[in-house]
Amino acid sequence: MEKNFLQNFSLEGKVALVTGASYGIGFGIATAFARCGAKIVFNDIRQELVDKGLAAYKEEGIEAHGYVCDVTNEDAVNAMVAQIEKEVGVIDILVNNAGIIKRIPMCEMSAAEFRQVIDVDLNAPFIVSKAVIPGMIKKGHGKIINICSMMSELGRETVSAYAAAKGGLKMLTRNICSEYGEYNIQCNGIGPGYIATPQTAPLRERQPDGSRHPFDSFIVAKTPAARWGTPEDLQGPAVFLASDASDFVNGQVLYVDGGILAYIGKQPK
Ligand code: NAP
Ligand code: GCO
Repeated sequence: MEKNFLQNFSLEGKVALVTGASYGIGFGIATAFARCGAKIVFNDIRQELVDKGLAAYKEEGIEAHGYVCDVTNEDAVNAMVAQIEKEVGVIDILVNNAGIIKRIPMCEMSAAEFRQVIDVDLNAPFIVSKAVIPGMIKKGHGKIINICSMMSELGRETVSAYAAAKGGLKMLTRNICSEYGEYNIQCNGIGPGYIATPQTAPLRERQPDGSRHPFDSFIVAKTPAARWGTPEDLQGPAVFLASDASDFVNGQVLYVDGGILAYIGKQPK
């Protein structure tokens, strides 16, 4: 029977690992994957966060599988992937979502702080991808989605480590594409714009006089959509890149930013 075209966007029966997905962007992407039929696996760094995440998924009617794992720890990642393969199944879709940011002027940032951001935002996607690719090769297919950033393209004050990591993550995306495309593995990035999550909460905090944070107003003026994004804005693009519909898309970064990267910014009145 001819496959219904929309089936190309189905994730039925796929095992999807989304790192750092107790809440925020990862949680939004994982819930969309579940709605498209995927089995959801996620990790977080602390048991209480995994438990909180499991409860949140349950509230959405999703029976997720949660694991405690620091994605920067290669032994822990390898053990988690082996456990997932045994308990849930070989991973078809990996979203390298876990990430941190430190907003410190570069010359005030210690080398240890710089390394910590690089470790989570760049080394960890390498470690987790390396752990899941053998299973994908055996299965004859795989999807890896790296959560990049506008800072994969642009810099700004105080985010030197984060921008360096996210720029590197764009190139790691292209390299995984180059090395493993022949095994029917597609590795792409999603570059969210400014998204309202706990990570950006400090940039949106109301001022003592109740006015908007200056950065909040700045971002709204710089974004043609004239608003912050939400994790839900990323769901469609993530499902596309996780599905058969994107089998000939590889090594790309899809910016989901409300147009901010294309726009010089609203002229001051
Ligand atoms: P978030 O709210 O800070 O959530 C980050 C998640 O990653 C948390 O669950 C966190 O767990 C987890 N995590 C951090 N370090 C980890 C580690 N070593 N091992 C395992 N889990 C770890 O961030 P978000 O806004 O959802 O962002 C998610 C991803 O999108 C990040 O890669 C971020 O750089 C990227 N991004 C965000 C935006 C935005 O505007 N929000 C835009 C572009 C890209 P804990 O709570 O235990 O720390
Ligand atoms: C910042 C923000 C950004 C966003 C995102 C933009 O301090 O500038 O946290 O880095 O998180 O990465 O795409």
